[in-house]
Amino acid sequence: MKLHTIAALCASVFALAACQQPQTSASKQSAPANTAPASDAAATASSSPAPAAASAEAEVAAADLPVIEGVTTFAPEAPPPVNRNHAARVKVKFEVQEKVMRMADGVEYKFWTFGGHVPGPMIRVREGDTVELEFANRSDSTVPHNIDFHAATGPGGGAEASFTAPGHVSTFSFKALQPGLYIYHCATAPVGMHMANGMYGLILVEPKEGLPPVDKEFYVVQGDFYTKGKYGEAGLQPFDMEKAIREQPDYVVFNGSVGSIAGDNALKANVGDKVRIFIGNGGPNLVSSFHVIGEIFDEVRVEGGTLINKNVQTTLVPAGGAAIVDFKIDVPGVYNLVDHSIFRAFNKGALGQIRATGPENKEIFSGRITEGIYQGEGGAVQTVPLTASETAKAAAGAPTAASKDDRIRLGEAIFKANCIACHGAEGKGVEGAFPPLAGSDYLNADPKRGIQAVVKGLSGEISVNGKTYNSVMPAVNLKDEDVANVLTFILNSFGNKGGEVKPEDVAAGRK
Ligand code: HEC
Ligand SMILES: [Cu+2]
Repeated sequence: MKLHTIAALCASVFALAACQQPQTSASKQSAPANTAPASDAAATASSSPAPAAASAEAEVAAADLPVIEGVTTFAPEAPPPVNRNHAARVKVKFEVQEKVMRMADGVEYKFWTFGGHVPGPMIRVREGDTVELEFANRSDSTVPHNIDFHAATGPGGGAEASFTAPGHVSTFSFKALQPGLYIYHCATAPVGMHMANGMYGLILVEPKEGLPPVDKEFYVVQGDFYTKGKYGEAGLQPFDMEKAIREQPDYVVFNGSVGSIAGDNALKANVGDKVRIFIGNGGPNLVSSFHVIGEIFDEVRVEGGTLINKNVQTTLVPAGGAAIVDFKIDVPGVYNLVDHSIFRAFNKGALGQIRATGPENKEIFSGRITEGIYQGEGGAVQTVPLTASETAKAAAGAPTAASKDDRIRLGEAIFKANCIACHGAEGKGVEGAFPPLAGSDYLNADPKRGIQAVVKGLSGEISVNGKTYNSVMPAVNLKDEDVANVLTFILNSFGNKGGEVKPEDVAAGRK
């Protein structure tokens, strides 16, 4: 992680009060957020372009904008077209919730969510609108969270401005200057972990003239997930950081779980419908080769931007990116949505379905139209053998320190690679979230506590330098030698009292 990001995160904790925005005339136009059930996904979405000519629109001062409650929806439902010919201040509320939910049949996972769903709510605004977000982090959350809007222009996309500890709420706003379909995501350290746990969603900034009307609109976001157990292994599965770093997911899914939009949950359409999918990719790692088996995209708004490509078979959706695909359904049947990196579709869950009903058209497609559905094949082989060089490295093991000075030198690199994401480059931590290692009375009182924190993880209330912390430090998977080195480095840095931790001490501490 870049150091300036950490500095900004630290600063943000104290900057929340500066984020309050003035509010003016409250002219409510739309329904409250997050109320529409996902099962209404097939509702007609007739987007008529806004009446007034966009070019004739006068610029309105931010303070004079009418205030509107934003309509948000959970996947696979997309919010209705904006249908406005003027800018507004659109208020949206997000609540962060860490929640155990279904990953696959018999498999559960503790997702970190915006609004209790993966992906989070979809927001739809108009180019030139000001988006005002109230961002609440529930008090039962274990860690702080924030949000980075790719639709925003400004530092971190709002990450610093929205950084919110458990039990707190913050507000910030941005002007949606450029039209497009954008990802938003949590950007709290370690960023990859927050995204791997499901913290992402889409915001559509319609161009002033709106999007061309279609019959059905759907909201779909792909994500890759990393679990201790392999694909399909039953039970509550913890997050596996090692697999995430190696970019080897056990699950690649649409809308947060295997089968979320397949089988009984398939998206529904009629023959003759123009269908639009707002497709996003939360990653954190994989790029999606998005394809609908048996369809050709009539139009793709490439990467969610303004460029329109026509007659496309497969469109690339980057991690942290999106696309808008439109296609007309000519014949009935089941159309499978896949990531065409095809093992992901049939062995890791990246399979959705549109079930289209209506009259057949033998000229376009002769049949035999079966209801034959591609199903997930499950049971991906998860043991990836080490390469020759990896095997050699593993056999050689961690470098062994010859002296205490050596330990300090080697430990610094381990610290930079494994600890600064949370504790900061100078070990100062983030108040309310990550305790300081610099001058830590907790650690100096008993360096063995450091061993425990690293090898077993640490949670529950602790007091460091007079401040209380009640958060979660995940165990860091390091060899005994590395743990000894990093702790020796810390003890001899940042104003700590000195000392040496040996690999034997770490081995004893693991018991
Ligand atoms: C994902 C964020 C994260 C990472 C990465 C992390 N820690 Fe922590 N650490 C925490 C949190 C949060 C706590 C407090 C836990 C609690 O409240 O019970 C903590 C507590 C500690 C403590 C005890 C409190 C103190 O300030 O003295 C030590 C020592 C410590 N960490 C060392 C390390 C070392 C060494 C590394 C790297 C090998 C590391 N941590 C990596 C989040 C992290
Ligand atoms: Cu988060």
